[in-house]
Amino acid sequence: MRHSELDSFPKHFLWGSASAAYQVEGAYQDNGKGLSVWDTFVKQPGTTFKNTNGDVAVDHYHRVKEDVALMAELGLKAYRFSIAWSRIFPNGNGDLNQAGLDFYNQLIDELLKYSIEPIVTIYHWDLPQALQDEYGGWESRQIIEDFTNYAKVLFDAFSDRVNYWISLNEQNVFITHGYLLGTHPPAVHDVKRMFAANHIANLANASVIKAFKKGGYKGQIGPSFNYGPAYAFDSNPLNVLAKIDTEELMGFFWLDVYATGKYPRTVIKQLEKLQLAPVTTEADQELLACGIPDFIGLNYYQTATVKASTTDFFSGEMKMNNSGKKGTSTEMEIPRVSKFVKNPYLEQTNWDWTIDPIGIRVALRTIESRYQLPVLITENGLGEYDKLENGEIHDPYRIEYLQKHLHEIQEAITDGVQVLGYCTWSFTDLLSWLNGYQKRYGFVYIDRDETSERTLNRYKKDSFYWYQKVIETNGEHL
Ligand code: BGP
Repeated sequence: MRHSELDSFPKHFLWGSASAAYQVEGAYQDNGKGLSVWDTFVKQPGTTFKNTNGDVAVDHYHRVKEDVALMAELGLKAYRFSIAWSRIFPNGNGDLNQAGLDFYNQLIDELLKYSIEPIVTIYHWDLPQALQDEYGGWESRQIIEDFTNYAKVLFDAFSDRVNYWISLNEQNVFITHGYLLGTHPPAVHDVKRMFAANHIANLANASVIKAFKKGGYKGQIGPSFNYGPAYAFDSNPLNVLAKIDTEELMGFFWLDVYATGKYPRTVIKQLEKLQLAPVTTEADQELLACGIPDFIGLNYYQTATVKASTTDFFSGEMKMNNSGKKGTSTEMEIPRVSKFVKNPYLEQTNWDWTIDPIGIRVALRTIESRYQLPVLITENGLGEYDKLENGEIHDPYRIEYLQKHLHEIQEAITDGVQVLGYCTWSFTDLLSWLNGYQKRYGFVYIDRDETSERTLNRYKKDSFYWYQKVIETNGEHL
């Protein structure tokens, strides 16, 4: 609908920004930290852009005070970061590493010193390598217990000061890339194993939420999900059906489980026919029903546009654009479901990601109408090339991107969606998992690239000052 006037952003809106441990911390072997699957995966030549890794990343581990002081200067109300499981438990389970807890205690205290609300992600993809070696990581039900114990240690250590917890970050991404596309660790290409590992991740997620509620900790918890709504290419009824199939398979297959404890029946029925459905027991169903979150974390980057599929078979590998050369990705087709096509109304970034501000309103409205749960936007941002010139970075494209998305969020709030806050991706520039350091997202530029760590100095971009003003005026001045 078209509003004549927009509501203001809520009074205690969490104006934030986000990061993830592997992408910023570095110090990958300091103070007792164990290796994660990303520490080892990236060392295999050809897995990432120019073989980049997070050994040093942007050295946040050693520059916590400097980085948090910059957050305070910007005026952030919230900062979302993740905890590296292998800093707390170097082997994933067993002996606890106190130095790991100390590091995050220091970060949390530093944030609170400036009244910045910590939003803690328990798992952002960096599984301890030891658990991959011991029992195959997400493919074993043993991980449910280990993940829950690890989370309880965090709740006990930090919940006196932390009010917002993210259980899993983008289960849909780490599972499909890890077990189907083979582009994330453990680099498996097996659709049946993917659905099996995914079910175990669902159980682990529910188990942690259940433990949080049972433990009576204060605060709220929910998963962060990478949700990009799908549009039908046009009003051809076959394309409309393809849109429904795509959303159920790629979105509601996870969101329904989180919000209702149940898989969508249509997807499960097809998986059963194909003998791909995960083994599910009655006890599993009970556990999933206990894992309903307080909110849905939304990571929104783009929408998809689909036509009906005309093929029965996968036609070779899907090519992703990890180089930043526009137009180098190929369009995906899911046999018998849908073919992804370019949306003629929308532009794309240099990494071929569709730019669609209205899409975030569509995502928010869909979550509201399907689940009636509040939404915490835990990621949204633009990855682009930036240029440092005389200590300045002019990034009007990023300001325009964020401004337009915030406008649509305000529209959604006016529609009636409950939005708790907005975390941009990301605060500083950081390592993009597969795209190196040249794909920059931050308000703060970091002087480093793929070939050299250079000075690692921090520089404020124009978008830094723009977001400062937005927060100062509680979104009145977008
Ligand atoms: C999300 C991840 C983030 C971040 C972001 C940008 O899927 O949760 O960790 O990396 O995407 O993606 P990329 O780095 O591939 O551009």
